[in-house]
Amino acid sequence: MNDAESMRLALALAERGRGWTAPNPMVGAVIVKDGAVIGQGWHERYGKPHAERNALEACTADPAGAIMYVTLEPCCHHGKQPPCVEAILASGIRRVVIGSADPNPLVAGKGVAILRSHGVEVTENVLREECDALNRIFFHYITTGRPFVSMKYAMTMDGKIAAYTGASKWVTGETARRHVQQQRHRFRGIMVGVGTVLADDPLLTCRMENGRNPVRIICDTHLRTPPQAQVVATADQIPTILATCCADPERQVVYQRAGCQVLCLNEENGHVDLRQLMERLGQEQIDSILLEGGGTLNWAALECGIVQQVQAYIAPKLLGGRDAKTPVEGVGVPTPDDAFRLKNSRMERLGEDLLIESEVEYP
Ligand code: AOF
Ligand code: ZN
Repeated sequence: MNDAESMRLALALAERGRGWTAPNPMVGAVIVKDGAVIGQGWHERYGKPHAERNALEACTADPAGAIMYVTLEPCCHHGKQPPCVEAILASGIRRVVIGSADPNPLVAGKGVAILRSHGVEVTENVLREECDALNRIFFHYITTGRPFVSMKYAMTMDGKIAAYTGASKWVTGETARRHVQQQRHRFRGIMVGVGTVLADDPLLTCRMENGRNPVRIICDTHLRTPPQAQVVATADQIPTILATCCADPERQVVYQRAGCQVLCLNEENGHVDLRQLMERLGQEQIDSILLEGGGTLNWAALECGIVQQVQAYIAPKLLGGRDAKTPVEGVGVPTPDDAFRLKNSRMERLGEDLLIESEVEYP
């Protein structure tokens, strides 16, 4: 196996942690000696041992003189786990091959420097793009302290998310809807506006087998969520956060008694200050949010610059209707020149439907 092949194996191992490591990264490690894999490991869960130590632990032969392939620069700090560079040096590994650099200010090149200063040969940037793509959420969160937000919606080819009656079940087919459930597992939070709660009374849970439920975040400026709504009724089992501008403790307590967390925020353009909300959610260790908002919330989120990615599921259907809802509403921009621009688009076929995933490019 060459360097790239071994790193590809490490990437596949890292992937197994998806959904369980937040707000920490997904990391995989492979140890190769005399051309054979003697150890494999990945970061399995937040707070648990790092990939490097798991791979060393799993070695079926003495790792002295071996090569370690790891998707992220090894850490050198004492966090929930001891520094991986110490374990690597103690093991006698002679060469370390790295995919991504670690932008965590506690590491940021120091891991590599320590290994080199102890005579370990280090090769960086092997499959760098793939390794970086794997941890886009972690990189955003560790450098900004705010969650990575993905605006997700399902629409028809004429750009409607529901028929003129408001009926939206279903725009996309089963395969696409299953894909959305996987996203709910991968993202730490799911955010909607109170309009969606009033219209659909959704549960916003992850219905994937062995999946993890995201924290539910409702943007509710005037606290209009019905106390009997499903998100409130189940708040004692699945965390629910109400983000509001209503500072009345008597109205808040109704939700708090049911187990909801109420975040009282500033008002901005008639809705909760979404930037302030992102700061607060970041402090709560929420590193990623799937924004399943309606058109009003989506527009507000775009306008204040909190959206990093758009995931558009597109069904080969036409609904028509002047008043049928579209994914992004609000006032809109005056000319095409003023458009929000997206880059690095990727397309995937999901049954009859398409998924287009793009990054938002803020000027
Ligand atoms: C992980 N898993 O496999 C690697 C990580 O608090 P700690 O000790 O778990 O440290 C977390 C930091 O360690 C994380 O932000 C990242 O910079 C580095 N590497 N973290 O959770 C791993 N290799
Ligand atoms: Zn580590």
